[in-house]
Parts: sequence; C-alpha cells; structure tokens
Amino acid sequence: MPLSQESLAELVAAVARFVKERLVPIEAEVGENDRVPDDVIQEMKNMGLFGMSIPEEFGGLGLTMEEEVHVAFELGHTSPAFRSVLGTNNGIGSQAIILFGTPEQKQRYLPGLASGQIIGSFALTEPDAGSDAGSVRTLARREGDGYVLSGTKRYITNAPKAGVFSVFARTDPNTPGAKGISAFLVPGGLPGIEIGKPDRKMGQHGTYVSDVVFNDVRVPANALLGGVEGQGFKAAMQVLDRGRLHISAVCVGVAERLLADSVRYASERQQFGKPIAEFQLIQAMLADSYTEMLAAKSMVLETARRRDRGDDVNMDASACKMFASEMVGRVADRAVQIYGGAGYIADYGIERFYRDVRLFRLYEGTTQIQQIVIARGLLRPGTR
Ligand code: COS
Repeated sequence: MPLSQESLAELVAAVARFVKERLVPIEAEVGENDRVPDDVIQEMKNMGLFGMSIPEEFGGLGLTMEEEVHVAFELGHTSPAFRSVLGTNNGIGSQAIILFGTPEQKQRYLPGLASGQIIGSFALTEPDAGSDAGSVRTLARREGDGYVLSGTKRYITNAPKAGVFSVFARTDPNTPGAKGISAFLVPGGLPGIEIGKPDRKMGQHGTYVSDVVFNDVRVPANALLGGVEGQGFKAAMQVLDRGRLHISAVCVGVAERLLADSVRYASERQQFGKPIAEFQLIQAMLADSYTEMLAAKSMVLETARRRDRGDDVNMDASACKMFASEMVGRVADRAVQIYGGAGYIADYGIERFYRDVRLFRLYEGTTQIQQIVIARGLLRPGTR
C-alpha cells in the first residue's frame, strides 16, 4: 500500500537530513579510504534503507516505485558509493526473489535482506557474457536431488559481503541462448565459492566489486528460483527493468547535487571583478544542466508511476536509464568546466563525482544496450 503523502514527506526529509549531516561530510574520507564506515552502514540499516523496496510483510518499507524514486533522488545528493552499499539489497540483489521466489525462498531471505543482516548480490555477468547476457556459460548440473554449479562471474557488486547470490546459470547445455538459463539463490558461504580480490576501479570508492568463482558448488533443488528451470533470463531482464529506473533516479539526484555546487561556486568565484555567475557563458551551462536534469526527473517520475499502475515499462526504463546516465555525465562535465582548474583538483570533490558518474553509463546495461531495447520495442509489431 502506498505511504500517505505525510509519511512519504517525512521519510524523504529524514533521508535528506541523513545525507546532509552524516554522508556529505565524510565523502572525501570514504573516497580516499575506499571504505564506508561501519557505524554509517548501521545507521542506514536502522533507518530501514536496506529494505525500501521489500514488502512490509517481510520487514521492508514496501515503497512503491514512485516512492522509492523520491528517496533515490535524495540519496543521489551525495557520493554514489553510499547508495551502492544498500543498492543491491533494494534492487538487483533482492528483486529476483520478490518477483519470482517461492513462498519459502521469500521467507528465508527477504527479512534478512530488509534489515541489512544479509547482503544480496546479483551474479549475471561473466568474463565472456556482459552485454550478451544470454550467453552465460556457468553450468548448473543436475546431480542427485540438487545441482552443482561451476563457472566464473565477473564485476559482481557487493560480492565480498554477499550473504546470498542470485546466480544465473545454464541448466540446459544443449539449449543455447536465453532459454537454457535458470536462476539460483546461493548462500554466500557455501563450500567451493571463491571470492576474488576487490577490483580497483576508476571511481565509486567505498563499494566493492569482484569475481566470484563457483568450483562445483552443491545446492539443493530448493535453491532453484521459483522452482522452475529455464526462467532465469526473463527474471534477470525484469529485475534489470526495475533496477534501471532506480539508477536513473540516482543520476537525477547526483545532477541536482552537482548543479547546486556549480551555482554556489559560480556565485562565489570572482573573475574580471565580479562573480563568474554573472557571465552569460556560465549561465548557459547552468541553464542547460538544469533543463536536462528536469527532463530526466520528469521521465523517471512518469515511468515510475506507470510501473506502479502495472504497465510494462521495459522500453521506457531503458529510455530513462539512457537519458539520465548520459545527462549526469554532461552535468558533471559542465561542473568541472564551471569550477575551472579547481574542478580538476581533488580537494573540491568535483573530479570525484566526474569519475563516479561514469559508471552509470555502463552498469545495468550500457547506453548501447538501452538503445537496442528501445529500438526493439519500437519495432515490435503492435507496440506503438
Ligand atoms: N522482461 C521479460 N522478458 C524479457 C525481457 C524483459 N524485460 N527482455 C527480454 N525478455 C525475453 C524475450 O521476450 C525473449 O523471450 P522469448 O524467447 O520467449 O520470446 C527472451 O527473453 C530473450 O530475449 P531476447 O531475444 O531479446 O534476448 P537477447 O539475447 O537478444 O538479449 C538484451 C537482449 C541485449 C536486451 C539483453 O541481453 C540485455 O539486457 N543485455 C544487457 C545485460 C545487462 O544489463 N548487464 C548488466 C549486468 S547486471 S549489473
């Protein structure tokens, strides 16, 4: 059930306060130390932020997509690393269970994911299966009354802390492509699971990504998501439809933050005897950034509302992801330009955002994959 307007406003205000008072002051420290402090993570858990999208009956906040998007705007007002800490539990690490899990699977994992006691992680990508997600090679061999998983997953967010992986593996080696793929819920500590050293990244320091190797990992039959083979690819795609909308909202939030910083800096920085904000070439950059941010925000809100009404938003979630992630890249670039030399110097924090936002155009589907999804949707008979 949607929150009342009052409760939503209270939640959004609480998150905005937390971001401003607790997260913004430690952005630089987190970027440098590559670590979000444990007490901050605990505060996020206490606020229920690990379970925003998880139904209330399992201990989550049960937010609608529109409500979640409003919270994501706020979380975007600080370094994206903080959002990433709780991002998988709300998105790709829990949604497969919410959308397709059996009642037992939901009962087993969702309360822990909602409280943040369990960290969820989405294991789809492989060394040779990135954009071509239908070509996964990880195998799930039927053996006795269970399965044995073998294969390597790559760039898996939050893998080093994961309590449960949604693993996409081929149960039917004779069926190539999407149809032979099934999804499994695999507890993090099982024998045979090897977690690689966290990868060194361009940005978003404080979040961890690594390889996960499955060396003949045995799971019981009830680890099969939804108890049905061959549904893994569709499950992954539906999880990503939702995830892409959430990421789009974070992009909007980051753009709002960068715009606020740019306005403040332009108003304070003096050149030629006056604040640079008085120069029309600076004003043009600010106006372009605001307009593009507003366009993305409107798209995200409208698509979230349509998803809440039960519409298929596959194409539009991709349109949001493409536009919002490219938009925040341009806004970050203009922010560096407005700051001038200071934009390139670490102390001002703008170059950190510039590096952080680059990831938005890559993960949960590159811009080029979003273009494919949109174009296919347009060309599908009867779509428009
Ligand atoms: N919801 C439900 N079903 C979907 C779907 C969706 N959003 N998208 C595709 N499907 C279904 C199709 O309908 C098709 O089913 P049928 O065979 O029954 O018709 C099946 O899945 C295969 O779809 P398709 O033929 O479109 O698969 P492709 O191999 O061509 O791949 C893309 C499609 C490229 C869109 C997909 O591989 C993709 O999204 N890749 C990017 C993956 C990604 O985002 N990776 C990031 C890693 S996670 S951080």
